[in-house]
Amino acid sequence: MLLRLESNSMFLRPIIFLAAIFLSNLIFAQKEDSLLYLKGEKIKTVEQWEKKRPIIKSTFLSEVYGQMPPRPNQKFTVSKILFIDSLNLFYKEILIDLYKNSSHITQIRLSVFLPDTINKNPVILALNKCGNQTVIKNNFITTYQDRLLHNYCSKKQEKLNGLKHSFWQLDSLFKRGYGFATFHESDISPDIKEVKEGVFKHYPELDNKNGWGLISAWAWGLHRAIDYLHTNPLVDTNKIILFGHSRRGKTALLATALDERVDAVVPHQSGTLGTALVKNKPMEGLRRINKTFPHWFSDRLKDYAKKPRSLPLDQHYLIALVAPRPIIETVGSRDYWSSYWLSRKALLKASPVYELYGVDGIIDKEKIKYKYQLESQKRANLLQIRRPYGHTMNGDYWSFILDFLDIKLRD
Ligand code: GTR
Repeated sequence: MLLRLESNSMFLRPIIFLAAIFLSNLIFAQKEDSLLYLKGEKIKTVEQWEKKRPIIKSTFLSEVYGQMPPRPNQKFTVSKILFIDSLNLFYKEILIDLYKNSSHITQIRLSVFLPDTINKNPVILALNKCGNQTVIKNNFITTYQDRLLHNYCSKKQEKLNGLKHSFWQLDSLFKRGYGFATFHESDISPDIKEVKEGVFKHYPELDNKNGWGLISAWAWGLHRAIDYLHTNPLVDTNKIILFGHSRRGKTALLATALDERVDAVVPHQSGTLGTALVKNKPMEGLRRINKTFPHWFSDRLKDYAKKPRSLPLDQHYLIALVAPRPIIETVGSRDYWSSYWLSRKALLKASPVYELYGVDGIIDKEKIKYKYQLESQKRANLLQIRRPYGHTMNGDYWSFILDFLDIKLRD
């Protein structure tokens, strides 16, 4: 008898152990994934979810990215308008002057390209890193010497013209009927760790632990560009798409989560505090990103750097705020630093929120690497495309992005 019990327990022990892991995983997963719970109640309807959205928004703002100010007063001035024969499009430069009460905060210098000169254009809006003149080879884009450019950009003005044309691939965007609008990030504030330049000094009331970091400020700047796009009759305001690479991908995602006027977003290789789950993130986790880029986020986030698990939410909450709008997340299988597998997990976790709205989120079955697989993804509103590159942007990615946008916004 004793022997039987002993051998039973030897046999049972691993089962009990596995069952304990399974149960604790279950309990933990439920605790962890409180996304679809509100005050202990399971969220089953869009109405219930929409009560939770403002709470998620304000938590992201105060705990992660930092509070933004309200919409400032603004003045839009058309400073240039040209028809560009070689590209067969209207090119416009818009000066967006921002004021707090009557004092001038900053000027956003927006370049707008509209290939359809008669009908409304879908428009891809993006921040650029090295100046508007870099996005395409040209002789018409105004250059601003006063711009504080990112360290990686050439300091020689003559080298900047068209420098990033292969990144942006604008010719192919225009050929496929997409308009494009861009401004340089330093118009809001430059990406310099040591200095809080630009808009920050005009909002001393936000100079506190929960006040805005650079990603919030840039997202707020994108919202100002959207304010302008809504005044342009050649812009299809139901087809405004935000794009950003890496830190600008984080910005595009945040700006979309906070503003319903964005119709789709492409957070390209956005990684930590973009689409990737952050609580257990290897390589660039909370501690690391706070150390390397402390100026990107609210100071409050630094409190979580030591205990990432105590962060009240994770990045799938931010993705869920975008629902039911489409997200195409383009990643590089050699871009390990951004942990694309954690982005895919985040998309999967956010997917049930899309289903609440009666549309598909991620269509789980396949990892999408090839063009022919897009056919099976027509209903997906959350899509990760994984291509064989490192931390970069190119025409191959764009062709996937445009195909997906065509399916979602133009079919
Ligand atoms: C990386 C950084 C990322 C990302 C990126 C970029 O070095 O670790 O979080 O934002 O830079 O913006 O290129």
